[in-house]
Amino acid sequence: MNVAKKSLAIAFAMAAPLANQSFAQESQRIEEITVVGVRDSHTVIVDDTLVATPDTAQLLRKMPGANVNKNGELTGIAQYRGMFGDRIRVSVDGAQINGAGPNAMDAPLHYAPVAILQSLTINRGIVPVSKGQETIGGYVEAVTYAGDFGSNSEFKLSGRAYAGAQSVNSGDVLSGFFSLANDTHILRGFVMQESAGDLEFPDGKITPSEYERERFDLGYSYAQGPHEFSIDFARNNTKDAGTASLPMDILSIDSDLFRSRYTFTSNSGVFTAELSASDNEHWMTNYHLRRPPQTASSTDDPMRFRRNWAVSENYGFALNYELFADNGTWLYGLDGHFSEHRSIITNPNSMPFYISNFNDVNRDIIGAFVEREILLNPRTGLEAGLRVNHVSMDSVPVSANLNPMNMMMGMPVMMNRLAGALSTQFNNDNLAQTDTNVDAFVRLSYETNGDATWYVGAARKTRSPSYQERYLWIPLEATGGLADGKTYTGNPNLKPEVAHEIELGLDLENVAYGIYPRLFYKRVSDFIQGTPSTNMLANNFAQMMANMGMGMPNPLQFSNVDARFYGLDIESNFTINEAVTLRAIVNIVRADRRDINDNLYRVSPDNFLLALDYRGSGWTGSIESVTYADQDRISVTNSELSTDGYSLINLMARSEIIEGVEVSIGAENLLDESYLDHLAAYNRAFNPDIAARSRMPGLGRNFYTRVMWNF
Ligand SMILES: [Cu+2]
Repeated sequence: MNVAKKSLAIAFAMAAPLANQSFAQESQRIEEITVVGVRDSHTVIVDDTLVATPDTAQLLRKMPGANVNKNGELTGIAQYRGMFGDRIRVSVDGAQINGAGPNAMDAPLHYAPVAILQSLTINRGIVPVSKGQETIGGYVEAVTYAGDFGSNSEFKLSGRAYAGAQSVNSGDVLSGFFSLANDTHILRGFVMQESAGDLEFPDGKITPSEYERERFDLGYSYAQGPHEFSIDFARNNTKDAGTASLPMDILSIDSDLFRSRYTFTSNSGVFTAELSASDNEHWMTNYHLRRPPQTASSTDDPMRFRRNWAVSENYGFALNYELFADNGTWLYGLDGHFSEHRSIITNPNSMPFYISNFNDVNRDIIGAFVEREILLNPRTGLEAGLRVNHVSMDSVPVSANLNPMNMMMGMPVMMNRLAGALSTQFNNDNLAQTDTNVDAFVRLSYETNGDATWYVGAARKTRSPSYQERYLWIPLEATGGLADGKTYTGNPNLKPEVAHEIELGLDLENVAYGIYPRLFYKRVSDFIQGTPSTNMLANNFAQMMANMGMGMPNPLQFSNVDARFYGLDIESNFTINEAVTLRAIVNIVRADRRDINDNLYRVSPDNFLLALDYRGSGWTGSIESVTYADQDRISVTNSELSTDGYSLINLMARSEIIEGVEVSIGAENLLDESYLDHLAAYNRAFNPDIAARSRMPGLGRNFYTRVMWNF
């Protein structure tokens, strides 16, 4: 079903490059005639949506229930209904990519830049178990350009040149996609170069926020009768990129990505096999883009320079068989994902200094599932599924040398002693851990006589701890991008999170309008959250670090607590006349602890998007207002600061000036509103315009343009 939906969306995008979102919605409606079910996903097709940003994660802001935790211009972490990071399963062309950065500088969507992106889809609400191994918080799917097969045996060259520029950081992007294809073969390639300076906000600049990135892709697809096969390689080279919300900036992220897929379609079903791998190497520092650490006399402090080398390797496979059955389908699957991480912190001014931050940590999951989709009667559709995951994790023993000069007394001696004690404590712990996790879901849809389809769903979802949550042994901020300014330690003995969720919804739709509200309640046992550390070694170490001007005292330790998430999101569109459509999205989420009286950290403020889309002859335009409420439901545990509400106006227009060439222009934050972005955390780099550890500002007015030439 998914495949059909996807190819239909692609067909629309190709046939009508000027079609706006309502066309994509139309195509989904066509799909819905064949099955009783609610609209359970929301897709943004990049050709039809104008965005200035290089970061695909920013597109989530346009989608119901979704948002982005922004730690840098290329470092957007997906958030959905209050959960984020590793709780959201992100698929990039089917592959799961665990980035090299222990602070998620290369969060998964880093590997699907906007310039090569074809579409971004979020699953609304309860995610079927077939979508991924761990989907406790949601599912996001990025699909990149792959080209199309031709209609006969003659080879044809086609492609797309894409250029963009924006004013807020003098950023530009240049990319080209080409494909040489006939009815059996597609050979494709893609190149991209993008760079920008520092961002402007109404009261100054965000430093450092510059970036530079290159990307190269090469792929091949083959189709013959019932067989379809594809293989793709990509190389990502991210160079200098500022991440002012984190303690360091990106020096490089060099990644090799591989993926391959085979499908066999018969009268009885569809068999799919997928393989993927990635090898990611990353360097970051606290001195090459931001002002280096300073001594009391305001000169560089060579002893506090830090450089971090981090690598990750991922291997994944998935085997699925979709069997056509009476009134629906059976879907059987077996999948595996194997990742390994290593991270070492050094000081370029003192080579013997090192902290083996994560030492060959492994996180391996093997999963199996069965799913059933069935039409119970002409008006009632049912989907249900069961998945079992076996998770095994381990770490090699760790060590550190914090006394590089071999001093006999003083601070380095004491810190080195504490680090030694912490590593011994860690190395003697139960580092090898296994979890067996069971997920299940059921969704029931009922179509009434009128325009309404009612929906109710329930699910149990699990997630084993991340490698940081289990194996961070010395108080550091390597937390998968939490960016709360706190140092953390992990706990190898953490239990997996278990969520129970119910969701109620309604699709109300006819020629004049479509309204899609969803109400949800999710109760999480053993939710993993930092709580005040009771480990005296860790606490003393953090205190000493703080005395030296590095990090904060009072570290947190990842612990199992109880939490809940609930709220409402609504997606809607109203046809005003042939040319004008009104779009509105409402997002409300609450997230708090059940074991103590506190809110959860970094949860999206309530927000409301209202847009008018105009389709004229030869051009389209939109005016958009985005309103965020105050967020004063903040986490005391994470020392979170509240933010005030704000409203922004965005404009965009596009036109096909000559056949195949489309020019778009837009303005974001047209009124140059000054505001704080609750999800962009705090400033951690020296900046004359933003106080240290104060909230990050939202971006100032941004004019941007995009030119696409499809040939
Ligand atoms: Cu990093």
